Amino acid sequence: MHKIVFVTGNQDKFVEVRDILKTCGVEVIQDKNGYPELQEDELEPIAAYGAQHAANKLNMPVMVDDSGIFLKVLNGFPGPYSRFVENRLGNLKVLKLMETEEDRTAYFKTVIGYCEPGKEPLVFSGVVKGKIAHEERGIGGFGYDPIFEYQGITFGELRYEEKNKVSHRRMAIDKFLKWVINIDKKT
Ligand code: ITT
Repeated sequence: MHKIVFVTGNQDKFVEVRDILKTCGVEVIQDKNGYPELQEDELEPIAAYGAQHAANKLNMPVMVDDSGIFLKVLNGFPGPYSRFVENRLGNLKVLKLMETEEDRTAYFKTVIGYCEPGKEPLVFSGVVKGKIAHEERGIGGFGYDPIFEYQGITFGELRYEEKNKVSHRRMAIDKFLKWVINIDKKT
């Protein structure tokens, strides 16, 4: 059984990651102490730096998850600033920003950063494409889930298990697991 420390203050993300990894025999322990977040246009360097910093600080292997929603017509905004925008604007104001926009194309992205103490960090990314709904729908999920439409229904309307089968986070974790399994085979 693998054990891994997941540095995140976001309980919803923690629960999703824990439940996905549990099905593959990996146990996840939450560390809520955070990590310094670089100001970058892409999620990869933020996750890589965060994972390396936390691994060296805690002296154990750690993972972090940096995620965001990217709106095409807003040139990828809020992207890496998704947390800030959720706190300051929230879904209703994001919908207002999009009110007159016909192109509702968007994607969610997760980058998992993984690092062992003294080593270089690795990143695993996952993307799910969808559209911004015209109103919030569904009471499931968290964050932007009620306004992100995947194949016609929002992540807020999807059952928890269904979101975890198709989400950006799931895609990133699948890549991470593939790497873990490969390493196991070699050792
Ligand atoms: P940590 O950095 O402590 O892990 P955080 O909540 O700041 O927590 P992110 O920067 O990765 O994490 O999250 C960016 C924003 O995107 C934040 O507002 C989340 O609520 C939102 N978000 C992330 N994953 C999501 C998902 O699967 N569904 C809906 N919203 C999501």
